[in-house]
Amino acid sequence: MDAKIHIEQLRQQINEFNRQYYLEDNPTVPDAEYDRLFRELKQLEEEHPDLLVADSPTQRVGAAPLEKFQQSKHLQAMLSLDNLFNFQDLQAFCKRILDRLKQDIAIEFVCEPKMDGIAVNLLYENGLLKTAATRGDGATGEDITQNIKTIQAIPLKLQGKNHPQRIEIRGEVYIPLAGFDAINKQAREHGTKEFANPRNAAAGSLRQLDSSITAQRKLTIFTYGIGFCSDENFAQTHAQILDHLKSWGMPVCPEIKVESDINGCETFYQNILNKRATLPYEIDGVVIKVNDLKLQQQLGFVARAPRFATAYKFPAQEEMTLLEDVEFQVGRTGALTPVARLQPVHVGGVTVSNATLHNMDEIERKDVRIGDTVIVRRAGDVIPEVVSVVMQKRPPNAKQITMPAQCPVCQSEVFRAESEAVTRCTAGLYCKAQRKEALKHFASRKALDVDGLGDKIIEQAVDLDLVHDPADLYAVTLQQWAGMDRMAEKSAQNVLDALQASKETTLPRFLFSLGIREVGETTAHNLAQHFRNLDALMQADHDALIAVDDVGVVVAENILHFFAEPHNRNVIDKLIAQGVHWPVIEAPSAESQPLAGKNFVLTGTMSTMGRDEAKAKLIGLGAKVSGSVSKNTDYLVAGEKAGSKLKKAQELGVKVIDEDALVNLLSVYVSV
Ligand code: JCF
Repeated sequence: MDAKIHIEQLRQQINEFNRQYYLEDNPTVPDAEYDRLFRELKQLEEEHPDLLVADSPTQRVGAAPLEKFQQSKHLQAMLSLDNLFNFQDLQAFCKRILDRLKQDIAIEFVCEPKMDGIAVNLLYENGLLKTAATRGDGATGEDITQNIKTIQAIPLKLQGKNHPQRIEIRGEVYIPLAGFDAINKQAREHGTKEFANPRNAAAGSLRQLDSSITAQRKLTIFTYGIGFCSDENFAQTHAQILDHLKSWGMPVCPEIKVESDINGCETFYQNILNKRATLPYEIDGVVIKVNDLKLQQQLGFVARAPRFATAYKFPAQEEMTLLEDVEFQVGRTGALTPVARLQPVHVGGVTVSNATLHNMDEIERKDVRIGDTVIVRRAGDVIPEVVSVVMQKRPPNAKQITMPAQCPVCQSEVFRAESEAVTRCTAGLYCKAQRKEALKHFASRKALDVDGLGDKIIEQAVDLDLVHDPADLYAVTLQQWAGMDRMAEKSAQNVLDALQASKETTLPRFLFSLGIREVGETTAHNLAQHFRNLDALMQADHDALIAVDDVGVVVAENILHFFAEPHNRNVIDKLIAQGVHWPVIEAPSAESQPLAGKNFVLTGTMSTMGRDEAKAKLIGLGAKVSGSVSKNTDYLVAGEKAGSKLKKAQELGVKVIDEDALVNLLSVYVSV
């Protein structure tokens, strides 16, 4: 094949895979295949340097480190936004607009989540990315072109046709929460400094003189508008601008909506606030803009900010307060967790008076002392944490935090394994704190599900010394339950009934309820399916254990250790003696596994059932379902818009069936 054509094909393929991966969140080829194509392209370009172009996907990485950043002047100023914090402010914002426009009918607004990232300006000329800059002072920023090019979600060349000859595209570069966690995990492992929040991580990553470092960070972008544009009339509304951006392959936040008045904006704000904790990125409010561009122009600017747009901020997530004391809480596994007692402070809409300090390594790294003024953060529904110390405010008598030598609850010895960051109380169920947590876990919904046996009741039962282990729960009498605080005879009877009902359980639930370290619901399920009865599991050795799905060396050791403890065996015996029982798990019979030995691959979109559901059903019938097509594949199930996997299957001569055929096949064995 002509090298030029081949190179062009490879670039197109790679760009398409990038688009699927970064824009649609829907990878269609395994990483290895992508890497292979990428290497092939690189090799060809090396052999034909005359065919190399600036927008080749190979040109994203590999630029030489800079000495310093050059200045870059924006063609049009980059504005900031005024903030507002409540619905009254929003009404006032809208009234000012209507007054200025001398208009009293509602006008449309575009609402979008306000990304907590770094504003950037991307200049495209003739569809090619020319320069990229930070906001800087609004007029001039730093030229970060070579760092921006490493961000795979940003097209080096705009898709489609008819783009303005010269256009500045504005957006916010950010790190998704998962990428942020990955960076900080790495920092912890390397003993380097962690970033306090995703915004700092994004800023730090963009401000690297060596773009190979930027390339390793999981940066991405949402674009939200334009600056200079050589074609003045290419859109009438802000929503149309966003549509253009999307059609050019620029990522645009999928949450953005047009609202017909400010009540709509308020609803949007409330909805996004509720959704905030489930979004995969950090946002700190909602941006509200007049949709009509003519009206925008009429409204103009005040100082640095437009009159036609505003940021409706969420309540603060970080606040400053005094760290008054530190206490150590003992968890289910005996781990002693330092907890900061704070002067109560309002953060993100709630009053916070306790925050976790995680462990001693964290305390040391952040150099936290009693008496310090600290920054507290509350993110979504997670436990508030101490982020950092305000060193300027440290009093001379600030006190070092030390790990107690004994368990603060039971005074037993504490122990820290060399390989671990945590110190633990060694007393197991003898420690009342551990016992309470173990019992709560035992009674919880995914374990033995003792409905009505709440945390407060369990705590009383332990404090009254009525229960020493989970089996003792079954020996507490009606009178004893009824004698506890906030318990009437009726609720005491309910607890007894729930305990009685909980005796009829399943092996996976029972295993999970034991609280073996790192044996969660899934592992418990896998262990139960594999060994099918408790005795077989209790007799399994290390090698037998690691043969189970998802069980590694550490979990295997935890299981061995648990069952080696005579005390734990005794609790199990007592539970069984109390009548806790479960049905035997049948060995899968040949009839129940008609698809045993068959390898399936699923691809494309399915309409009658999700891919996960199809996968679960196939596995239930004994089939193996894998992610990529090989010569060992027996069937490729191709849904709508099947792509490269379908092609590969056809090349390899693998049998391809469509969704209807799969439904037919499954309906022979199970109801679908
Ligand atoms: O998401 C943002 N942080 C964001 C910032 C979104 C916008 O639509 C913006 C912005 C800053 C200025 N719009 C302007 C005009």
